[in-house]
Amino acid sequence: MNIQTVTTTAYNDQKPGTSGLRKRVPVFQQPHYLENFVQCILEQAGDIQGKTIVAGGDGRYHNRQAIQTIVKMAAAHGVGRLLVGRDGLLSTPAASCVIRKYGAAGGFVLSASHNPGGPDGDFGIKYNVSNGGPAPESFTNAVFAASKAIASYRIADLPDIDLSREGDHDFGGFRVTVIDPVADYAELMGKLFDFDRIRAAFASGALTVRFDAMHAITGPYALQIIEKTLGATAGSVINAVPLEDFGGGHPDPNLTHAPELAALMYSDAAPVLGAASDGDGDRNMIVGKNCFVTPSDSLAILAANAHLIPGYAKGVAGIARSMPTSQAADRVAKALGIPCFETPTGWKFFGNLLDAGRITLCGEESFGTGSNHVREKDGLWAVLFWLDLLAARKQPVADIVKEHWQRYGRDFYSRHDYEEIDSAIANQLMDDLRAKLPGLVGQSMAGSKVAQADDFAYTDPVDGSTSAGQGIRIIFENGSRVVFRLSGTGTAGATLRIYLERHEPDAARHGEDTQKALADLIQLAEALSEVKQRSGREAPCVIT
Ligand code: G16
Repeated sequence: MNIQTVTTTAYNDQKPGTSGLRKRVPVFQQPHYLENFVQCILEQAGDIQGKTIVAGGDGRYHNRQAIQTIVKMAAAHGVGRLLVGRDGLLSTPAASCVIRKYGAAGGFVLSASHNPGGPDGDFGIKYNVSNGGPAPESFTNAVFAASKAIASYRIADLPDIDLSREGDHDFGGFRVTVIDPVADYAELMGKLFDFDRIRAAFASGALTVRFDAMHAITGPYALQIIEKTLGATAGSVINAVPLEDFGGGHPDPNLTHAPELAALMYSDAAPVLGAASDGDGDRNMIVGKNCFVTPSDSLAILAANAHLIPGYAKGVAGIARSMPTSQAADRVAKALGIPCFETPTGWKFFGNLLDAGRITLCGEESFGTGSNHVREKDGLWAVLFWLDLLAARKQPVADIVKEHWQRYGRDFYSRHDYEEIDSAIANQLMDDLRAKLPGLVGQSMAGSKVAQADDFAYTDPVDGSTSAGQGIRIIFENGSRVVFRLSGTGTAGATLRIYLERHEPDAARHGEDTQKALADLIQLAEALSEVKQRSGREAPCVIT
């Protein structure tokens, strides 16, 4: 195998964000752009000589070309075996599953998640380490530092591999194995959930589902598991063929971006469960008939019902949620007598807690839920959990949610996003807010007194590493919160996220409209940040 050393010039914008490097496709298509980044990852990946590495992606535009580059560069760096999903496909949770199952040293995941795809859309790449989870900040910081100094990369002279057929391609000391992207993941799901119970519920007609794969990666997974294995009626999975541009859609599972599903779930024809997943299959949306379940509530409800699910019947060790996620899960943890950890935004922060056995379930307000079965959030897993729960409890989603609120109170929760604001304006807004924090404590506003106002910093309880500047919090004596953060996943300008939360113990008020219930906090957040004046926007671009 001939290995070339190619001279290159460093780019200065390869700083990984919340989840890997995400940029517009034309940025990745610049000469050596991808190769530089892959070289820096392979250099930081530790001892990979002769080891197994995994590669796959969500099938978006540029996935096919990028996989071929990764194959050649992995060969040049002494990797022994590369496991690649057929056609270069692997959902993010399936990649995590495969890394763990085959004891791989790590894996490349090609995705820009829920961001739109296509020639002018977004592309992304991240590296997951041997536990199957996203590389920690120490790793991504080292990759960024290396990317600013890189002068050459190594790549093998290999032909492009035919990734359409499963099997081995041997190149003397380097082997590429093309695997079925669905099989290992489907097998794992069968171990966690009571497939017989779900199958029986589908067969009797008591359980019905509509799963919107949004023309993204979960289509083949959902068809295999929900329709073929569990026997849901044909057509239960829609938009099931992954397309390079997601059919021109925005593969973000929320009521705005999955309008067909939303219309169905708020009609008389609604099935028992409506669900959707995103571009790379790690996010999920759960909706019952006339009942949208917030991701924060979903985490809490799964935790409160975990004893009904075979994979979790032995108990939940602890729960973790990202800081901006509502405190609904904390209430369940308290009732179960288990710890609840509050981490910065980003799935990577759950890894150590999961590895140490301190938590079993974790989740984020950004439509992410997961458990210790892999080290990524897992969209289809959440849907299967809900299906198993519905098969066990034999109640509509809305009743399960209502009963949960009756017991724990309702955490009214919403996120307001101001997208693509000029970065300088967004940073100034955050700086000015930060400067106001000390003066806020003790003041009465929005019907309560400010108990705490700070910029969230986290110390990992397992390895002691620290992460500062993780979001501005204003916490009230009555438990309400307003949080401000700049997104770490956007590819243009800055996105300001404002998270709003208020706990309502009174069941008589649980039916209130969320935005109305949060009106005081919304007004306060807008006044304090001056977001409308500064951004020139009259309203948030997206409300979830
Ligand atoms: C990624 C991360 C999540 C995070 C989300 C939003 O999700 O994996 O942990 O919550 O981004 O991050 P931000 O608020 O910084 O945009 P995904 O689904 O995009 O990979």
